[in-house]
Amino acid sequence: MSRISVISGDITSLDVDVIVNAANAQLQGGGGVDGAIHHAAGPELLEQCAAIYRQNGACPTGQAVIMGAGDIPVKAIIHAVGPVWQGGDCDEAGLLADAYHNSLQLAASHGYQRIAFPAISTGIYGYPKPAAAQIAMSTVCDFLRNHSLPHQVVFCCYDQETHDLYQHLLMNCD
Ligand code: AR6
Repeated sequence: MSRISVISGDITSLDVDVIVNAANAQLQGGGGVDGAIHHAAGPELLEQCAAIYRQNGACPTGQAVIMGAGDIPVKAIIHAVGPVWQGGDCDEAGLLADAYHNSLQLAASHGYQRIAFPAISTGIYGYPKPAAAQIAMSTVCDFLRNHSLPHQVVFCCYDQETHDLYQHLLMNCD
């Protein structure tokens, strides 16, 4: 599908409207892509996260919240909480699909055209990469079939295995 692209690189340096963070439920910042985003965005992002946490409490797994981007030159950051892999019997697949779907809904409702995703849950949270890539691609394909926004979805891959998985799946997404 031409509205989807797969690239290799650092999500903090992309020319898009909104980037998605693989966050934790406390919105506390952490390692992986979360650490890279907080490092690039500066302390303002952590302050926004803390304010939202004080107001709303934890962000449940599968849900997402949107906020400003600090020093990163995009319009917004969506913090999505993916599931921790526990073997596959704890609705991890449904929750991972929800994280993508809810992020897309937020981007669309704010009128954003271009969104970039990391491979949510496939690092520290241990979700097997092939299964996670399939869920990411099918959820995004389904969403785009039924919505005009976002117009462009970028899968930003940080390792070669993830990049190859997405490239392969993209060829089968019509
Ligand atoms: N740009 C794009 N992708 C990246 C980058 C980057 N700069 N850095 C890492 N990745 P992870 P999770 C990839 O661990 O599994 C944090 O502590 C990485 O290679 O960032 O959802 C949070 O606070 C992998 O493919 O997220 C949570 O506690 C993907 O991003 C927890 O980790 C996701 O890996 C979330 O774990």
